[in-house]
Amino acid sequence: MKQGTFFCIDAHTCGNPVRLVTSGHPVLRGSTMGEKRLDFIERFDWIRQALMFEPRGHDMMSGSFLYPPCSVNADFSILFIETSGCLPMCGHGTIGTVTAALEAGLVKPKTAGKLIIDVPAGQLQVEYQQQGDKVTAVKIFNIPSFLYAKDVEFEAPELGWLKMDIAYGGNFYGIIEPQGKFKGVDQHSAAELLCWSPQVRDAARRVIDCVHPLDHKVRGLSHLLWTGTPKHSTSSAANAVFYGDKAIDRSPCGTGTSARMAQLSAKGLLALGDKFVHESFIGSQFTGTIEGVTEVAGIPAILPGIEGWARVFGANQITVDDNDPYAYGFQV
Ligand code: PYC
Repeated sequence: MKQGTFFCIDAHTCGNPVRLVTSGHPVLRGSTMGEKRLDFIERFDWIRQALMFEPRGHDMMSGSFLYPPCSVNADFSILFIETSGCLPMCGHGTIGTVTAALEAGLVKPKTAGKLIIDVPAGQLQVEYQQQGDKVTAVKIFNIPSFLYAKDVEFEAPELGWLKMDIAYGGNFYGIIEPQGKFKGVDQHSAAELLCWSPQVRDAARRVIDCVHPLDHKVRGLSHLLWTGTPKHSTSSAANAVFYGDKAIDRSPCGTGTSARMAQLSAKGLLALGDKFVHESFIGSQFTGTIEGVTEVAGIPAILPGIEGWARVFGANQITVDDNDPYAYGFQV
């Protein structure tokens, strides 16, 4: 039966929503979060659609479920949900989930100030700071991130010929620097970026297939990262990340920042220990760092650190009942 009641804590990470679902979890098959993610997509995607799409969600909505740890050393696991599906990794989602879960007392860290979390893309180390019962900052030590392809050329309907690098930071990102009609994120409206993005992503997908070299189930160019000049003098760079079909990330995007730092590092523009303050389309900031260097199937990779904050602003109980013709949501 595709119906249920879901208790949710609503939060945002630097402006982008995080709906932590704290009840109504389906029991998932598999021993890793990668396997559980595939099982969720196959059997329970209606829950994601009901909680993320209108009328209960919106184009930018994203969320998560907590699961018991899959590895012996982990504190817990996270399954990410959002409008486009179940991401292997989500940085703003992790920061919001950790903040909401700690503040609600849903997780008990083995070591104060530190967490180890299993996610579909691998394992994360996390550090957090608290003042009283509030979490004030969360730093993710993200999975190895790397430049996947350089100078990919393709023709997009409105923008014409474009060149972009593709990097992996937990999802695959096409990174678009100012060129031709695109003058930088600071020069364009969200409406313009949302009009171009699906065309650019479709055109790029026709010329390149992105497959993670160590896990062939992690595949596909899902996100675009448009770059530009920041508003704040304290930021190193600005970005607008496009995901799903109609979303521009309001946060600086954790996996996008990881991908961008991997690209800059591969080009010799960012080094081990450097700080990279990334600014979102609304001006909020994450602090990125290169914590280490490694390799992924022979490709030079970085170990990114991403620090940001989240605020919890509410709680709600959502019912999904098939008497409602829009029980499983809709997209326009
Ligand atoms: O923060 O990694 C992230 C993210 C992915 C999509 C939206 N935000």
